[in-house]
Amino acid sequence: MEAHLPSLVRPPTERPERVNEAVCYALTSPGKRLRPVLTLAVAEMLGEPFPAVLDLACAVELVHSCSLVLDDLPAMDDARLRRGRATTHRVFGEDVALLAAMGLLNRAYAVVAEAAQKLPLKRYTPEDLVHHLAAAIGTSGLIGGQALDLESRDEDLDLERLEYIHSHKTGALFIVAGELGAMAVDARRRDLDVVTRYAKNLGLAFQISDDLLDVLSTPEETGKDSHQDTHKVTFVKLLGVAGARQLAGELLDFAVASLDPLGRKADPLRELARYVKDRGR
Ligand code: GRG
Repeated sequence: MEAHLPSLVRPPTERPERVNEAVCYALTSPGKRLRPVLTLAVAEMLGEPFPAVLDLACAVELVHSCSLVLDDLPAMDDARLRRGRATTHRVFGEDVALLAAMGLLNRAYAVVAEAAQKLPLKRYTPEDLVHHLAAAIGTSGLIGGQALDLESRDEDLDLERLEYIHSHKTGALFIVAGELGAMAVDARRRDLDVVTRYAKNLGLAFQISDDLLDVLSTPEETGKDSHQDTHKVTFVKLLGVAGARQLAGELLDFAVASLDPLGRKADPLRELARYVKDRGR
């Protein structure tokens, strides 16, 4: 994946050099690659991991990188540090960072459309895959969750609203990452449903663990600013550290339990859930 990611975008030597450089900077910085790993793990679990699956996985990382560039902008989180490096807008300026984010997003759609054409699909069409991605990103997905997150104040702190924010701004990309892996190998509907349930709980637990790290860890450990969530509504604010930890654990247990129908072949996904439980960055 690390070798494949840069091959999907234009090199920084090509015009417009600054934007292409910013795209590469945001995309190839050392992220955990959890969402594309989920795409690959699901595809390997349910079928033959065709080469085009790697493209789909990388497209998910293109979207994720775009969301991080946007999330870090002064108009949003105003973050200084991401993946152990200066945020994209601090290096290239806000104008270039915005164009780079759009470049990443645009390329993600193209990569999914191209990859889906190469897959021998019977149950799904290439358009299904592109549409799934679009729905996950739109105002009923990532954008919707982020919008509500930005406008929420302490007085809006309630479980239903928090669940909406987290399951949209973070959960939606986990869900589509898993679903694209399943659709890529023409998975049966009932297997797709298992993956959706697993990814939904994993994504929600991941965001809660992100909120916990924001409070409990240092920038040296996480590679990003701490205490970014002081003005936000989070599960840690609502339930406290112990309560948030317990909820994340319960969600991961649900995620793992939903894999029961798939037996031992779902072990890599169980391992992924364990990783989220124990992660320190
Ligand atoms: C148009 C794609 C798009 C998005 C617009 C800005 C925005 C709407 C949404 C922000 C979504 C966001 C950044 C949510 C936070 C999710 C989260 C916990 C990010 C950190 O993920 P890690 O820890 O990061 O996996 P690495 O650096 O390891 O990849």
